[in-house]
Amino acid sequence: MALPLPAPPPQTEAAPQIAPQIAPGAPSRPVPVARPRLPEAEAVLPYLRRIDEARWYSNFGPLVAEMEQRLADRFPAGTRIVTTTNATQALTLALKAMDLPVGGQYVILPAWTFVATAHAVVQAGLKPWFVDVDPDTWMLDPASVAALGARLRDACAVIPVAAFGQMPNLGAWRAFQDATGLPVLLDAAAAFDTLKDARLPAVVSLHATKVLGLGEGGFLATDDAQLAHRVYLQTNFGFHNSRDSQVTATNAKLSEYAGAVGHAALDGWPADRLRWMRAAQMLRIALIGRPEVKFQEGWGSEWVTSVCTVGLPAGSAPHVTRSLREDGVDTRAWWGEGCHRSTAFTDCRREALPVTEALAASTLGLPFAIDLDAQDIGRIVAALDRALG
Ligand code: T4K
Repeated sequence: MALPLPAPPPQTEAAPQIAPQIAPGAPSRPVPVARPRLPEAEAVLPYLRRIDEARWYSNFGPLVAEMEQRLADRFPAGTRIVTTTNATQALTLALKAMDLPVGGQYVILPAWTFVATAHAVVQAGLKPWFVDVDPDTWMLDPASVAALGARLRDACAVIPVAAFGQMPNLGAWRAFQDATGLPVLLDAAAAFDTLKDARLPAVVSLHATKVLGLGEGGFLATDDAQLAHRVYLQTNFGFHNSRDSQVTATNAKLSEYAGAVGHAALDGWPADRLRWMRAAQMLRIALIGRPEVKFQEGWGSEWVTSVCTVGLPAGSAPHVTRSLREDGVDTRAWWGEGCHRSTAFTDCRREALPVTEALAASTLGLPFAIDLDAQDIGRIVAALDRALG
């Protein structure tokens, strides 16, 4: 996103603090909030040559089939992978394929999520029901959802969201599913690195802005072969080995070109994961003197993700955003003011959402990239120093 170039610094110390504070001679280039880097052309070329030779371009060609196998190899044996054009489609089609119990039409989801989670619910013909998140993990807590008690009868499923890639307690969610009978579908859009368990169906995004990106793409991981088959049917007009459309469906297939990028990205993943980790650790170390800037637990030390969303002192996010912008440091409220605040969802059912409201005003996406360098980190730290005083 292009930011306006910062204006020159104020003439006098007494001047109102509306002009940017970039020191003379400092780089005027804004520090972008994200700089996705997908595999370079040379890395993709061998796979493109395979497409030329095979003359197979889409519809479950060899590259996508092999990519699905490589993704499945990251999970326990027996895990099925179904690729889709993006994670929003995978969530939608999974909900449609889950054989949800007749009765409640509501799907419980956190208000603290990206709008895609709620869009998928609506696209699947269901209704979002926003519930608040835990203040420490920023995620739905199975105990709080269970505490809805008899009202859970209105629901047909729950979608916990792996906040910015952090993995929720999957054991607790499996226990919740067993105890309540409510199916759980995990939105693990940003959790390519941390999702290792497919005993609950989970959806990962392969968007360009994620740690492993194809441009657009996503996949469902599940150990339920029948669910995987039903989602696959949903991606392919309901066809399987015949021209009969077995279920109402759509077209959400990945092309072989996306598969080519996927293979190159997977080839580079072990080294790229270390690069993400290195960038995160450099930023963490540079901000060590700022304990009021709080990172997600394990971020950059135990797991990686492509964004750096930090907690700030209560209510300070709008001020810090403005101040950083004046210093040419781009930021992003990746989940806006909370999903429930988007116009499309203002009429949706909700519980009290004080934690989500507080997070919207106290968290911020700082610039982050696989190749974030010392100079940009210096600018981020200096801008935060000025913003936080
Ligand atoms: N569930 C959750 C919890 C999610 O967070 C998401 C997606 C989904 C489900 C759905 O996944 P997908 O259906 O997308 O697979 C981004 C992503 O598009 C989206 O995948 C992501 N979450 C969401 C949180 O953010 P934008 O609209 O903020 O991206 P944009 O275009 O503003 O780009 C961000 C920054 O990156 C800008 O500074 C520009 C820069 N950029 C971006 C792209 C795409 C580049 O420099 N190069 C690029 O190629 O949505």
